[in-house]
Amino acid sequence: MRRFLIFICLLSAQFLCGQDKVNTLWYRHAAKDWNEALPVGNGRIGAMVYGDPWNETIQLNEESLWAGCPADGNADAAAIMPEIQKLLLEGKIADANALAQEKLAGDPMRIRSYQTFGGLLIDFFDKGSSDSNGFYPDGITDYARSLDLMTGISSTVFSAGGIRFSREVFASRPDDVIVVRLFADRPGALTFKLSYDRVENAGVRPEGSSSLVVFGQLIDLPDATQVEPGAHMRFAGKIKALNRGGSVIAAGNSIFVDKADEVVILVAMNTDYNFSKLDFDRSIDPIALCDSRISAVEGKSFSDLKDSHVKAHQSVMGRVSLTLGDPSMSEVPTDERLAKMKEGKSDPALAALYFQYGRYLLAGSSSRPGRLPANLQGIWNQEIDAPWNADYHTNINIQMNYWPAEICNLSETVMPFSDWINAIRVPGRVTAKKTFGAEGWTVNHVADPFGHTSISDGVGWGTFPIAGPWLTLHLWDHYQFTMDKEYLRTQAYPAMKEAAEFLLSFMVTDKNGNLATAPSNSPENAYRMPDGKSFNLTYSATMDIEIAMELFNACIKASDILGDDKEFKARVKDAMTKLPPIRIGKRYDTIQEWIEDYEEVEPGHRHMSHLFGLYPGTVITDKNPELFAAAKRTIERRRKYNEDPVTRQGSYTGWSRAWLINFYARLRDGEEAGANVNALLSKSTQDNLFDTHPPFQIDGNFGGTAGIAEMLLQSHAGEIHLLPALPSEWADGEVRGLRARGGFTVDIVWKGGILQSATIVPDHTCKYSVRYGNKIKKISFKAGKPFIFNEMLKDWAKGIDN
Ligand code: FUC
Repeated sequence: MRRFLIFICLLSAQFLCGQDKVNTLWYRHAAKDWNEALPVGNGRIGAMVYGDPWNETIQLNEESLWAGCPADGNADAAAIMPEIQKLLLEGKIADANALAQEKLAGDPMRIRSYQTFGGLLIDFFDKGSSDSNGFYPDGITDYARSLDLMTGISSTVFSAGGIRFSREVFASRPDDVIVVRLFADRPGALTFKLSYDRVENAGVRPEGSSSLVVFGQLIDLPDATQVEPGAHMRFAGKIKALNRGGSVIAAGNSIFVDKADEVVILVAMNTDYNFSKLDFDRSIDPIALCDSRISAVEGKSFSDLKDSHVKAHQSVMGRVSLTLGDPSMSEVPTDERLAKMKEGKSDPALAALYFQYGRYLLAGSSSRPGRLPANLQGIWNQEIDAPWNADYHTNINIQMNYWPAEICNLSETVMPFSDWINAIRVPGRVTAKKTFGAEGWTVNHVADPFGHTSISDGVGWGTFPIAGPWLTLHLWDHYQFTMDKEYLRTQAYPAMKEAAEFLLSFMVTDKNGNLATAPSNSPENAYRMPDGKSFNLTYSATMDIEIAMELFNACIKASDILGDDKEFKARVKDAMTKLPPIRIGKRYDTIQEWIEDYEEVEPGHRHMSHLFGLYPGTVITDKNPELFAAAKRTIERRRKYNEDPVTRQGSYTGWSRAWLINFYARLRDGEEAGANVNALLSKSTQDNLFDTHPPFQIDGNFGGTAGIAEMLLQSHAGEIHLLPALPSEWADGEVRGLRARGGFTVDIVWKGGILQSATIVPDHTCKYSVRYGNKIKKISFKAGKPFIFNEMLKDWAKGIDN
């Protein structure tokens, strides 16, 4: 193997040898399409880099460039809601569903899409193009295109005609611009045309000698199903080329560069979206914002821009390291490694790269200077009408985006999500009142940056009032990992409490005297009645019960921590005792998906909502062995139908596969968890390591990343559990910097599948249990003082109990 790799190294582009490539994606060819391009992002703006030598494309995004506008889509259903609930609870399912179809449909039924900002085209007048001047030779050698996750820089290098060309692209967090640098090692070798390519609702004009100004406004056309037509979001960009040597002139829609030695292109992008209003705001001038951004950075040298970018980026990415498998596999291009995995070759180091990529994508799509949470594509989208509008899907997808945030030491990425959840409480109150006749706030299964919380996309799927309570669990988790009491008091608890208030006022009593959510559905599966008819809506789908349990538990704990709200706590405690139990169905001995033991319409459905309690929830653990075992059987049944080529229904999407990894991690089945990491990579991953639904959907990246972390460390059951689900394929490795609930940073080293050492640094002085295998020890931690486990672990490994 070693000799093979040295050979590869000799053959590969010279930039690759002698560098740390373990955390780098790299390729020997330019991206053929968007799905091979490489992403950069600073949490607010982003770009996809193709790396084509003579016809470069850099596709741009700005997080708030959404079509649509605020709209109260709520049906006036409060008066009819008790009737729908009564019918559901009396088992008059067909009547209940018919009435719901008639009365609950939102208007408008659909939101509009998150959009591309357009692209930069850098045309070097190559020989093949119509405006060719024959300047650049055909023959390209030593080509490499890469993305270094630790510096956040996408690079393209190649040689042609005896000249070495290099290109770097990054999205600077401190300077809030996209920076592109083109360089050639022969003076005067850079001659190209730079233009901007969006035609829909956008114009471009030259400014001064070296800038382009992009200006636009989204004109939403009439569509009976969608949010109102009209002249909506305004947007602007400024593109400035700074040259060393040669000349630059801006004319028409392009900037012409002639015989330069080096060119730095700065791109600023803004809209007139105002997060605090969840609306566009005509007092915001996006052109002025871009102007001031460019003025603030144009005086800086490229190396200053790069240094401050790399420093900020490393302070985020450098917190966690993961070593698995053979690091020298990084000498092989990423797409070739993926192809080898598809042939069944083992490459745990690729799983480690995928893990760091997930962290990279989350920081790049959900952090300051950004304001909005990561959508179905993070922030990276080339379409005007994206798949599923690249929206905020709140019946699994946006939640999955944030699964890796805390454990992977990216706690700050939760803030845009947390702020957005708090912001949509305002429209969410209207939805609670108008649609459900209830107090508190909630949202249904789809949302957008304009505060859309009403039922959309059809009543059967779209009615999902448990989404609000579910979202607030992320705020509770943020508290649990950070132990930030001020955050709990001011941001988490108010949202949680108001979501619990919604549940308390929305739930009704069922025939068994239990509190029931009604209407309810188990995303996005349907059940079959004995007469063969199938429906989505029911009452108390198991997922609802599990979410209500988690939220009520969290509210009780939070009120204890904050030391107030005794009366509310008493109400919640009382409601807790009235929730129905999680049931094991008689048909298949699995966790029952609905309140009755119905047959599933799709037994292999990609959603496995009734297992919420196993992951991300915490109510199904080995403390209840019957439920724990039933959860395992539930997964097996879903997989049987999904993977059988004949009965295959609702095939696994990337995100569904990612959920399986987390389930198996919680079941402490390292082999299955590892096998599903491999399956995620080999079946649902594009060459640029983007997850596919298909098409691209980023939740699988994030769910997969969380799953890999969950295999190495768990902390949901009141203890820090080291290596709970290690597959034999990951025999040796180390991870540093993971976070555990209670405020701990954890490093773990293992060899031959056995723990060698662990170092746990607590943020606070406390007593906490640490577990490895079946051994549990309560430790007295001192704030900031590393607790090193080596000796105790050696004893544990030898079977000595200390
Ligand atoms: C949910 C899923 C789909 C898709 C969509 C964006 O509705 O069931 O598979 O991921 O979200």
